[in-house]
Amino acid sequence: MKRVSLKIHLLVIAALCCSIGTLSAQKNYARAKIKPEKLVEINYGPIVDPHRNDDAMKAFRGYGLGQFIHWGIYAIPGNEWEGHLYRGASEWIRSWGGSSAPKNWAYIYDNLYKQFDPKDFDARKWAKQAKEMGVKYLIFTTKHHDGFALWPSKFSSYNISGTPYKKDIVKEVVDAYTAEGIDVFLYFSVMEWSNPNYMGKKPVTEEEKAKFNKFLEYTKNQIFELLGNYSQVKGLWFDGTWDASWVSSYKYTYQLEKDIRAKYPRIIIGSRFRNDEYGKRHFDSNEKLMGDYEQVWERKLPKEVDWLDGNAWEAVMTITPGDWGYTKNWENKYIKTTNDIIGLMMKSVSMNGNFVLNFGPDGTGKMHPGEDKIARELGEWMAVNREAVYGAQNAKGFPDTPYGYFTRKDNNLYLTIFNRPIDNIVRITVPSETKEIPKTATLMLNGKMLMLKHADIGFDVDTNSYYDIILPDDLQSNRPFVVKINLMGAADNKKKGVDAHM
Ligand code: FHN
Repeated sequence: MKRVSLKIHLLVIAALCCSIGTLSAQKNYARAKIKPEKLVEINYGPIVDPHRNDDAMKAFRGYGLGQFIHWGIYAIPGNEWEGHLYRGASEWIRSWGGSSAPKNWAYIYDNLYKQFDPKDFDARKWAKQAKEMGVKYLIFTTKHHDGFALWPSKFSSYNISGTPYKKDIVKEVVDAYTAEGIDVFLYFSVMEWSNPNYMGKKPVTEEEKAKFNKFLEYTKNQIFELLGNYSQVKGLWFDGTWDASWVSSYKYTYQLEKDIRAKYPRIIIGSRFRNDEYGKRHFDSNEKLMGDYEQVWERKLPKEVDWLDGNAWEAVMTITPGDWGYTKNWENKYIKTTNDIIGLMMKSVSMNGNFVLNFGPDGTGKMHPGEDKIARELGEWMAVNREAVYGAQNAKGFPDTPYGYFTRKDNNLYLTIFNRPIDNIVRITVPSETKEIPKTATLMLNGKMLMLKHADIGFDVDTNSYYDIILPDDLQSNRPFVVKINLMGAADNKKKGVDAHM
């Protein structure tokens, strides 16, 4: 690609990343600081230390790249049915209503399981593709909001054993990904549209309370069934926990989390599982994290690392604008490019987060061709640059750079460059309080050492030092590329020269 068009292309990516960052700023997800006198007594708040640092959480903080897979009955229609197009998120298609919906749609949907027989499903093929893509963990939908269980649950007849396929898909996926060394988290939707005991509203009458209590027990039974059946799993990813029925059950959910953690102390549970007695979700009424990590970041990223307060977090992201389940037709939708995805991933890792990319296989078990393409291209990039991702954290002390994103691991700084400077001079700002300076610079694309020189510009009242890294004129890349900067200690990093007299 000619450098001019490359530059335009890279600028578009940077604009997309900034716009996503800016978008989240519009809603301002920064945590408010609660004044001591404003703190309230909370009896059903967090159960775990938000900075839990056992091996399981250390591994979580270092994953860098994850894969989400949304798969279930909704993959059969793939966002359309007999020429009718569903306008919502494809995994919500059971809730399709109004004039655009096929006649008796919910009845049709609730009988689709009778034809679920994914002939092309091969969990080992999925796991191999994920491994080659560079994925370190998987979040897999065991049951979405439609209530269909992809495992032979003893607590619901609406499950995989009632389909022509019959076999335990959750087991196949957990075994295949674990065999590839990829940690597995099980997605579990609390909300269950097809369950007669489920209700969205807060149960009020004795009859409603009796029904919903049955639903709560059923939910507990399925959760422990999953944890008992698939002991390899590292975490539970709860969803659909926003309805008033679940929110009002805060005493039950508090005890349920205590019971889960008592039996499975290493399990990782994010902030989406439950709320405190005031209904506050993700963070309790004193702004304390309600789980092991922040699960707020869905299709959006924090604007800056300080928003995270040192909490572990992940951003989960769709390839289309908003579909998690299989969508047949990608026409007229913005499909994130591989460069977009690399940008979102490196922005997440630069702020101590993981980036989780969603795949929605079709009703036969095949990934969308567009997903295969991204998996291949992302894997090629990760094969060269994974060192800048795995176990990398925020480059504290080094100011944000206009060229892309810094990540850091031990005494190496990684600069992933999206905006290539027109003169090939990459200028690194080193604040004087940073007791480290660049020692060497290497282009990870080919392992070649780059020229590195101190550029003490001597601005007035400027306490920074500057180091220039010279990119080769003949460097051609249609992907962001990484410069690895080895740092060395510098007792005195003060700039030379004097300030102006005015
Ligand atoms: O309603 C679900 C949606 O279908 C999808 O599963 C996402 C994935 O994070 N979670 C909910 C929307 O926030």
